[in-house]
Amino acid sequence: MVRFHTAGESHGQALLAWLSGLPAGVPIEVEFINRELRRRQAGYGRGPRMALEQDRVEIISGVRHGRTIGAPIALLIANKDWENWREALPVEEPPSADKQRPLTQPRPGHADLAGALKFNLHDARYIAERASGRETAARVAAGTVAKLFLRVFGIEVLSHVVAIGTARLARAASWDEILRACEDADAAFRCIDAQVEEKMKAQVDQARKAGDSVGGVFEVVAHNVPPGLGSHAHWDERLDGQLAQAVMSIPAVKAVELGAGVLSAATWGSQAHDEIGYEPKAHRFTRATNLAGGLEGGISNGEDVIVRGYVKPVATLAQPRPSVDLKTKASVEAAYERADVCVVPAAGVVAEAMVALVLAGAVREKFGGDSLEEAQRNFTGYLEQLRNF
Ligand code: EPS
Repeated sequence: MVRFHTAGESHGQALLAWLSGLPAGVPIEVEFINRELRRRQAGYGRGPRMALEQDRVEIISGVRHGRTIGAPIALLIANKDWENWREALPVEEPPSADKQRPLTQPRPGHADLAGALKFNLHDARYIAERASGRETAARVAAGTVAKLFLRVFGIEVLSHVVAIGTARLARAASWDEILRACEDADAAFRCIDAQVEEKMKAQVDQARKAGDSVGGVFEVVAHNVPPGLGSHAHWDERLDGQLAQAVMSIPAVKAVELGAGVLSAATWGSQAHDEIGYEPKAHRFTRATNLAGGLEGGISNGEDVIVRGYVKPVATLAQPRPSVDLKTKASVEAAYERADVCVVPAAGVVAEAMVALVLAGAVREKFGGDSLEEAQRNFTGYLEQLRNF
């Protein structure tokens, strides 16, 4: 029900997002969207481009008088850098080729070569422009609208960084700790442990000094998710599968983990599952642990939904790796242009947006409604059903 697309290139005029499927009546705060865009731009390890751009959203359609009207929502984020690229990347045929900035030395790990081969282009610039991490700004704009919808149902989605290179948080984070780590929109890593954060910084500094880059792991937590979203009945209705695909689609993410998925593959069944209890006063089932990451059988079980993304180091290196020129086929060094050294904190914010979009779709599927009031009525009725179960 909830569908979204993005358009736009890194150095084109603007990024666009198109989102549809939300009911009428969802309160939309433009400043909240801008804050989320700011969070994506922040983080330790970002490159010079982020000093140039101050992403702000313009809502073109689908919102009037502060609320959704049930129509498609179009969002626009202007690229300030467009002014510097107008002559290199005009929409029209360029008057002369000398203003163009061809990229013919593909970077290992970037989409450059695979994309050039696929589209039969001998200038990987066209590929790099769209494969760029900049596209994720549009995802965050759309995902923040999804967050505003989820907020009506008490569901919140945040993230923190759990590893940068070899610097690693060795314990689970509580929701309150994550909330605190996210208070500052400009936080370096949104890491819940100050000592680990210092080690994370050192990893980024070491990479920058060496002309290298560094990856890591973020963790997204969706709090207050009711049980019963998603379904075990069909492969494509499983919420775990939908979340994994959404997070895996973020540039540079190479692995996705739900709950303690990786660890549990190396343990016993008696230790891998969350014991079930019951609180009669609250009329609800409880769990002693949350190793399942809030998902069993592809259905949310009422615990926090926990998704981790494993991010590879950025492919653009100041000390480039060996490559081959697309035109001459001669051995060369891969292209280097200004770049980020570490994008793990940013990727975490993007993953929050992707998780929010998937959960918004699951909430729409379960509770329906063309107006927010109708959806809320259905939601309240369902909560009553759970209490009386
Ligand atoms: C990117 C290279 C850098 C990053 C960019 C992703 O941009 P530029 O080539 O303009 O220096 O800053 O990310 C963003 C612009 C962003 O908003 O996240 C790349 O090659 O993928």
